[in-house]
Amino acid sequence: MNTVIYMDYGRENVISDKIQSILNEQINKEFYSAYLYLAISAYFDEIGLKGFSNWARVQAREEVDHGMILFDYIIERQGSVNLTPITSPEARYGSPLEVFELIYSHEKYVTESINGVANMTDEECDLATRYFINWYISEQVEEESNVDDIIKKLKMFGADKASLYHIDKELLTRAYKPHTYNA
Ligand code: OFO
Repeated sequence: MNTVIYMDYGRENVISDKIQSILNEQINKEFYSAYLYLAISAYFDEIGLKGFSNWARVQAREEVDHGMILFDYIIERQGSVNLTPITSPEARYGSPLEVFELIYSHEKYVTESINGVANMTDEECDLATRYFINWYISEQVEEESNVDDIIKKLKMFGADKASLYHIDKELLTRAYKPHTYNA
């Protein structure tokens, strides 16, 4: 067994233990989201929906960015990053509509979690983290709305194979742009 030596560099946290802990939990949730989208991407690829697969793969990369922005923030605030195990997502999913409904409820869950971070910053009177977390609040609004748009299209046209083919082509155009925190 390796011995880990922690050096005391005399750094003092400028975030409270409660804030540090909830931000670390949020890192885990963002990386779980990346895992979930990667699993969904692989599933869509297997069933021949390359555009849906691309959409989910791009989303996975954005989720890694969300996790890393939190990671960098904790370091910037002289806190400690605590990386915990990531749960395995399912490997098999249903129809595109069922998958996007699942994604929607997952994003609602993440929104609740971000709201929990915001509430905690209020309780802890941590204005800097409150300001920081606003970026995530608006990011969640955008994500829920994007997923909702796709659900609407799938409900309207998705049962028809030709339309599904066109939606798949449209989702193939989604390109990854690194997400950075610009407060
Ligand atoms: Fe990180 O926003 Fe989705 O989960």
